[in-house]
Parts: sequence; structure tokens; C-alpha cells
Amino acid sequence: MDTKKLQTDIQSLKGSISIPGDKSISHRSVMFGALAEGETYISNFLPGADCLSTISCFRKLGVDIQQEGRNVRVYGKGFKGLQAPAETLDVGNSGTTIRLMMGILAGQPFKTNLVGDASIGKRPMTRVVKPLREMGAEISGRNDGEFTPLSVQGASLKPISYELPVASAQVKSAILLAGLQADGETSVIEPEATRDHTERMIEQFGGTVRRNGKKITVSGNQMLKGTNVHVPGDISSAAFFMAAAAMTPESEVILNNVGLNPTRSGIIEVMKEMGADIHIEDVQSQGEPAGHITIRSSRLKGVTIGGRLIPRLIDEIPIIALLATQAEGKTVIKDAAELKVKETNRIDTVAGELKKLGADIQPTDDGLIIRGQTKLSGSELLSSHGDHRIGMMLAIAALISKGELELSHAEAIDVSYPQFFDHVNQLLN
Ligand code: SPQ
Repeated sequence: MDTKKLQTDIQSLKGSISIPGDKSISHRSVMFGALAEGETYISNFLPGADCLSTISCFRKLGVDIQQEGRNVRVYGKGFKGLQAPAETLDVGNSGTTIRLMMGILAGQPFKTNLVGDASIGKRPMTRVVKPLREMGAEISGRNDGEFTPLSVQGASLKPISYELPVASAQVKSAILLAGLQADGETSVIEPEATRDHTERMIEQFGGTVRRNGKKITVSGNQMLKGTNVHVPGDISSAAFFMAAAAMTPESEVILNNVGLNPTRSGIIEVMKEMGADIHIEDVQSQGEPAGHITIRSSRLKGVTIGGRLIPRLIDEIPIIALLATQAEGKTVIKDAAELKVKETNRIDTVAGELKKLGADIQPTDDGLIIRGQTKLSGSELLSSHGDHRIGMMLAIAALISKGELELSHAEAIDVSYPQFFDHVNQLLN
């Protein structure tokens, strides 16, 4: 366990940084690269712990993957070329790895055992297990497959039409990945639109996907072809510096090449509504839209966030909660009960940790209520609780707090942003 002294009470943030590659897209580029025929070259890959877990799982399935920092070459085996692993696949802390892998493994003619860390052991898997069993896979695990360790015995899959009970890109993607191996057409109907990187990537690798409102359909037995993927910067990582610059006086920060996929960019709309000064310059992109974001300090006001906006900013809610402590008036975050089943129960961890700094924040059944503006200060030990997004939110909270602050389990940040503290220091100098 790493305990890290945090920088507190800063004057301003200035400068520009290149945000590391998007975690969701990095995972998928390795997965599709492995399932495609031929070679895939990935640039600006995120070498965070979660994406490295995905690489390690595919190597155990017989896929040759060369990774040097942000450059990755995947020598694809096609859907029929994966090998039965000699060992259990360890997904570490990564929900995306385990849920999408299950969709892939459901169609493979062998049995695979899957484990993860203690946090993965508490995250619900029935949401993926149920549709994959309907398609014909045999899945067993603790509590009838609700939790890891899990094993997946793949089969020849039947296509299904499946209405998702929760808005989840991971469940949608698992079903689509299984659907690509099924005999016929598989559809997923979403309650609200979620991130569509899987759909975009099917097309980028030469496959076909049909979208009709909230219904997404793929046909089975498609052949995917290896390609070049340039991963844009992760808006979920950029969000920490967008918030930091907006909250600290006389700040101006430029974040280069950030992914601006509309299914992920809810944070920009919310911050604009709060009064943030944000300017976006679009850049050319292949597969995924991207741009440079300039953000300056400004006066902020409270907002209400809920409904279909939630899946578009679900991972940014911890940092939005911090931002709300610096906004005038009340911020209400609702319809976000999914936060309870992330790396931690993010409703409880956000409220509990920000209270240590004096924030006026109340957890609710499906979100948070925050009243601002509060000057933050404290001396109690802060904790990431092993959750990267909580760790980064607290490091940004410290920047605007008075007092001497330390963060325990700071190593969790490596899951999605190993360069995070270097970038904080870069913007302070
Ligand atoms: O991979 P993991 O651990 O689930 O990561 C998180 C995160 O904060 O980085 C969630 F805890 O992001 C998910 C996100 O919340 C990544 C993701 C994806 O790549 O498809 C989709 C979202 O999860 P879900 O459950 O809504 O599908």
C-alpha cells in the first residue's frame, strides 16, 4: 500500500498536457486486434494496469502481442484461432476486461477460468452471465455466477434479442462480441445510449453493425481484418484536469487530443451548464472524434444531473461531485445507482472522503446532493479505497484544500493514469 503526500493549497494551474490513451478504447483495440485476421498496430495505447491485464489474458489465449509503452502490435488469430489457456486468466481490477472477455470466451470451444482482485470479486456478473447462458455458454462461479472466480465453457452460440435491464456498455459489448460468433442475428436493446466504442470498432475492423434507435444488431460469423488504431486521449482522465483548472483561480490548461465521442462527453455539457469556461478545437480523427480542450477558471453554479446524461458521464461523477463543492448552490446527482457497483461503491466513497475535507455532501439511494461553495481543509488520512477515480479526485481536492494531506492506496491510480502525478506537477510549474 502506497501512502502519498499530496500537494495542497496551490495558486493556479497553467500549461498543456497530452492526455493518455482512452482506457475503454485501448481494451477494445487489443480484443478486436486478437479476434481479427492479420496484424493490428495500436498507437497511443494506454499502458495502465487494466489494459495490461487485457494484454496478458490474450497472451494466455495464444495471441502474440508486442507492447512497448504506447505502441502495440497484435498478431490476430481470428475468432477461431484462440487457444485453450493453460492457466487461469487474471483480470486484475478491470471490469471491462472480465465482462468483454466473457462475451468472447462464450463462443470458444474450450473452458476458461477467470479471476480478478478483491474489488472485482464484489462486482456483479449475472448481468453478463444471464444473456450469455441464454446464448448457450455454460458459466459457473460463486453464487451461481454472480461473482468471481468464474469459468466459461464456450459453445456454438444461438443468437438472441436482449433488452438490457441496466444501461451498461460492458454488458452490451459482451453480447455483441458473443453475437459476432453466433449463428444468425443478435440484437441488444439499451434503456439509454451507452458508450459505443465496440460498435465503432466492429466497423473499423471491417465488420458490420446496424443501429436503429436503441437497438444494435450484429450478424454472426463475420470476418474482421486487422487495422491501425490510433487511441484518442481519455476524456475520463482529462476530466480531473478540466475540473482542477475550472476551480482554481487564474488557471488556464490545454488538454491535447482528448476523445470527444458524444456517448462520453456529458462532462463538457455539465461543466458548461455550471458556468465553466471551456473551448474546444476539433481535430481530425479516424474511428473516434477528438479535440483539444482549453479550460480556464470561472465562477461555478450548482446543477441537477440525471436521466440519459448519466451513462454519458458515469465515471466522471466523483470529480463532478468535487466540482460541485466549489459551485454556488445545490447540485443534485440522481439516477446513478450504478455507481454502487463500480471499483468501490462510489456514492459512499465519494461522500465519505469529501466529508473528511469539510464538504457538505449527502449520499442518496441513487446519487449525491452537494451544497457549495465550501472551503475545503483537513488533516485526516484520505483513502482511494483502491479505486483509481477516487484517488485522483482526492488528489485534485487536495490542490484546493488547506492543510497537510496524505492519500493511502495511491497506487490504484496506475489502473487508468500512471502519469497522473507527473501531469499534476507539470501544470504546477
Ligand atoms: O473497467 P471498469 O473497472 O469497469 O472501469 C470503469 C472506470 O471507472 O474506469 C468503471 F468502474 O469504467 C467502465 C464504465 O463505468 C468502463 C466501461 C467500458 O469500457 O465499457 C463502461 C462503463 O461500465 P458499465 O458497467 O456502465 O458498462
